Amino acid sequence: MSGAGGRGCGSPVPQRAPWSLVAATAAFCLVSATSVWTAGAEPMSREEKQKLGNQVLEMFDHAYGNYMEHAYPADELMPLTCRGRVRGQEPSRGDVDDALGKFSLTLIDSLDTLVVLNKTKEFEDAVRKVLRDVNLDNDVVVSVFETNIRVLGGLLGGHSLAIMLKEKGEYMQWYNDELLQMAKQLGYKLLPAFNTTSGLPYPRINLKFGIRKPEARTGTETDTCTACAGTLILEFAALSRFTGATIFEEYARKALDFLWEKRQRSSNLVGVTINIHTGDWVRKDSGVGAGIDSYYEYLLKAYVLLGDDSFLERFNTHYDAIMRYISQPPLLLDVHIHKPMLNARTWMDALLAFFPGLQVLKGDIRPAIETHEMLYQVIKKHNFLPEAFTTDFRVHWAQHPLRPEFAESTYFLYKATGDPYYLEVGKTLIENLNKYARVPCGFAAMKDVRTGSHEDRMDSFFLAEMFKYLYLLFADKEDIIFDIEDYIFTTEAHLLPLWLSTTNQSISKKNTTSEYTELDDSNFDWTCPNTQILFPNDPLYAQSIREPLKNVVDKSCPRGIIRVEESFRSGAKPPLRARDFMATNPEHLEILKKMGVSLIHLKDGRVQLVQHAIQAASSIDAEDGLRFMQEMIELSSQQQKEQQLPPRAVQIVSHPFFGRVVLTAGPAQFGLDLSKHKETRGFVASSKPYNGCSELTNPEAVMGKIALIQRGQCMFAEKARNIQNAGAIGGIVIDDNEGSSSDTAPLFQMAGDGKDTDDIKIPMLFLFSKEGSIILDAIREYEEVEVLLSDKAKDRDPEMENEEQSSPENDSQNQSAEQVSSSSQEVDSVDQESSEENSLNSPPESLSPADMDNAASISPSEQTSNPTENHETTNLNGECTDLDNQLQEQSENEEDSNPNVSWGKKVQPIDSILADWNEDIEAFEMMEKDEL
Ligand code: DMJ
Repeated sequence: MSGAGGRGCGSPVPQRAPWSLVAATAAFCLVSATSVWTAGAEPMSREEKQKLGNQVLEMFDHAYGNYMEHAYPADELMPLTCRGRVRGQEPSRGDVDDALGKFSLTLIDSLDTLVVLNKTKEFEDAVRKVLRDVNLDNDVVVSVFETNIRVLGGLLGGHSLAIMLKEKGEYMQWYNDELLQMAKQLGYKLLPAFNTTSGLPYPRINLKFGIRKPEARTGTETDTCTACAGTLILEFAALSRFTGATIFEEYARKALDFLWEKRQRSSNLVGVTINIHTGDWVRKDSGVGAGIDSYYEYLLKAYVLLGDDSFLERFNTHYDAIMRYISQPPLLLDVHIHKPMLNARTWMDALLAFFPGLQVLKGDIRPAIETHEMLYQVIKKHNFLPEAFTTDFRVHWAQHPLRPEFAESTYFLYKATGDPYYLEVGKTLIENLNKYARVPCGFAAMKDVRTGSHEDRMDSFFLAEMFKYLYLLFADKEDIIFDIEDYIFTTEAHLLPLWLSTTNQSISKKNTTSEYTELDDSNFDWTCPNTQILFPNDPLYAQSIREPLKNVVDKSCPRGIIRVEESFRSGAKPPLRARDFMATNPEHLEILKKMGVSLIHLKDGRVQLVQHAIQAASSIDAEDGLRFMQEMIELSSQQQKEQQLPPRAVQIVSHPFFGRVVLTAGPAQFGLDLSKHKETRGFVASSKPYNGCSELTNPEAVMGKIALIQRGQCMFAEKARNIQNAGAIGGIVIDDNEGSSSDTAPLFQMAGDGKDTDDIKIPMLFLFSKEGSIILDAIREYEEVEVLLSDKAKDRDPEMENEEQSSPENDSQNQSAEQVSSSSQEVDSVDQESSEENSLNSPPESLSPADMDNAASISPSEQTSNPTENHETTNLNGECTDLDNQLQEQSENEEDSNPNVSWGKKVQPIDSILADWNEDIEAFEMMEKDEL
């Protein structure tokens, strides 16, 4: 048993231990429990672990090899079109592009991964390439946060391992701190961002021109996210301590000090965004995911790396608040910083998946196991963690950009518990990546986890983090050429040596600005987790915590819905029926208010309804409010069904794709409904005329095939009839707007022609131009291209896989994929006259109940769930608590925190309710802007 050996966590560290000891010990805590496990889930043999480790190596080669071959020196690989993503040459994706600075991002982000994965030779080559090719002086506006964690962190991680290797005496003997010099150059480039009165950095900077100069095109922002301003200390302190230039650590400390001062004093929480000039919270919602995540991470890790008690005090204060308000095991739900008993959302984002890992570092294993288990069940349901999912585990935002946070937490939990269950979890992650995200030219992000469709995107963090955590999960000590325990992981999983804590330490002494004497720290932990206490004689500890959560996702009941359905069955009705509701009727608004239902006017003209039962005038009003919301959800979903269909998938199944490339397709409001019928599979053929607007002149070519038609010049239904008459078994309409892509445009649905379309029996799907050209290029290259039209991508056909393995083309897979993308598109020319199509192009979440005020529409996405799902789950397991209990619980909770509120009687004056209401509306309006 580790921990019993007398080293590290086994022996309590003295209170306020010298920081150097704490740093080393805290890092040791992460790895000390690997042999704790003795029974429970089947242990994994060394051979199996090695096999999985080798699989990770092979996957890394596939991702990195394709990046280097087809994208380098571009920042990122576009794995579907097999080329580099160069900023300015692709349609803008908004903020997400701010990570790209024309500095070969993926190469720099991958440097220390190469060493962890034992690819020392490749590391040496990669460092030489960085030194030879990378220019940090580009006229590009980049995110300060992303540049810090990915590029500065990447260079420092590379430097840390380069000097380690040099010292070992075999590799990198020529190295003379060149990466560190680049890091310093970059550090100085980022410093002008801190030129604000608060010391919080501007969110963006021009690498060449800095801030606020006319040519810099930045410096006008007023807000930044908390994580953006609070995730600098590890890299900046490391840079200072490596170089002796104290200014970096000073600036990062100042920003952290300011955030700490601005915490909401009664809740000890921080908001998501802050004004960098005034220090006012702009978004007052607070969680542990998007916008805040790594601020907390860096407080604890700054303590570990720098040994400064003030960081641990701050972390523990925040952690206490998180566990008090945000943690609702196994959920982690955002709240308002001023009213922390009030949930600000009914959904969680994928970024919070890092939190169990941080809890391990903190030593709070139980909630870490619980949240991780909940997340794993969501993954099992959707293969990946969707960007956001609701409290009843439905998909809220369906993308998944191959984020590593869950793998990170899995690794740390395995380290803490030694439970082989976490190895099985890792195995599933590997299988899913290979099965659903692997494409011939790398790994593609999931555009929609429900359909399995891809996005032409492979973010650099996939190489920086995912492969490190997965490899380390299965690696034994001897599989890694250095001692990982001597390093700390940054938020981008870059490695910084713990010996930095004893180097150039004068900075911390000189510049600790805040005083902490007012804090009662009697509850703080000054020791790192002791595995003997965590797992007292119980090797099944982790399993016993997971057990009660076994079916938490499958058997989840949407909160506050069950009783409503019972009420419906017994005929109870809300005082205001959803179908009668008019957003402009003052009486209706009054009733809504009484029922605790908030009305939010969104900028795009829609109206959003959100219910907080605790804001209702009484528990009866709260119930009425729930009934009303339930009716509204049903009404909306009915109309949504009529107006909006989910995305569909076009999966290329023929050689060399073999089902691995899945394109996001728009549905049609007519023709065969792919969600009800079996998928349609067939070879594709271009129709003549290509626009499909008249009888086809090549019926023999499209007979029994899936016809490709270009958008434009007539109604979609007309195209469908023409190809159907020619014998096509399906149709794919390809957008005629060059450059359009599902990466940047919302889902497009093809509407009917306003007449009866029952005569159209074949399935019709829509592809934007970029996705369409992938098929057209494939035809040009391979002639015979077979696709599958479906509502959800199908697993790869085993026969296809065998074929693939035995195929001589297998070796040249990457080459083939490259050829697909490089061949030019030739299509029949069509006149670009204006289209008469009747199309519906609206974001999936927007609904427009016809019975409502014409100017308004309702989006109940903040409320729970689809009623049909509710019926099923409720009736099947009957395990949900009923509304009375929930209201009671809510009431009790609320009473705990707010003695002015009690059920059954109105003690809160109406103007205070209105004031609260306005504050909520403000907060929700801010949330509308939320982007992960
Ligand atoms: C990474 O770039 C970092 O981990 C960051 O802190 C947030 N998450 C992304 C990957 O999801």
